[in-house]
Amino acid sequence: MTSRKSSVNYALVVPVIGMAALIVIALIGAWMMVINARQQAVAITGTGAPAHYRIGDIMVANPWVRANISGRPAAVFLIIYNRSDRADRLISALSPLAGRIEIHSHAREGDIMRMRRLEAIDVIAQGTTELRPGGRHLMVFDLAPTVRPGGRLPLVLRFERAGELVLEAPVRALGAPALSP
Ligand SMILES: [Cu+2]
Repeated sequence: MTSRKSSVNYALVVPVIGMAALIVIALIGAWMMVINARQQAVAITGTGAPAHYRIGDIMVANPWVRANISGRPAAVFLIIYNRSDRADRLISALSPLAGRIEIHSHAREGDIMRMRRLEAIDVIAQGTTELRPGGRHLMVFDLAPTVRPGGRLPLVLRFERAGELVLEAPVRALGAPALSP
């Protein structure tokens, strides 16, 4: 009698546990989808990310990308603060969504504004170095077509002393005013 009752219980308990496990898995899946959708919404609207990034004594503020017409390189502008008593240098930049990124100067030569490739940008000790429209910038070649105004571009900046800084820069349309985000 006892053993028979016990076997009936097992016959019920196993499928019930199975169903419960499936429901839990389904709920976790739904929750992950909600989180994903939220993150995508943040990426599209360009809100919710900090405008300051720090590695060691280096702080980078207000990075932004000026988009360009299709097939033309985009430009990145930002402000670098060095709180150290020693100078540093921005030596390279890269993005998983760009073919390559060069450091450029932009200066008048005679009657023409000309861009030139730089090996690095010096970041003076206890100083501020600004990359801004009309001046030095990071030139972004072969930008992924999914990166559009209103979105964000992930970037890695490599400093000689401070190391690598990972950040995200909001993308603005060509001709957008050069305001801080
Ligand atoms: Cu350039």
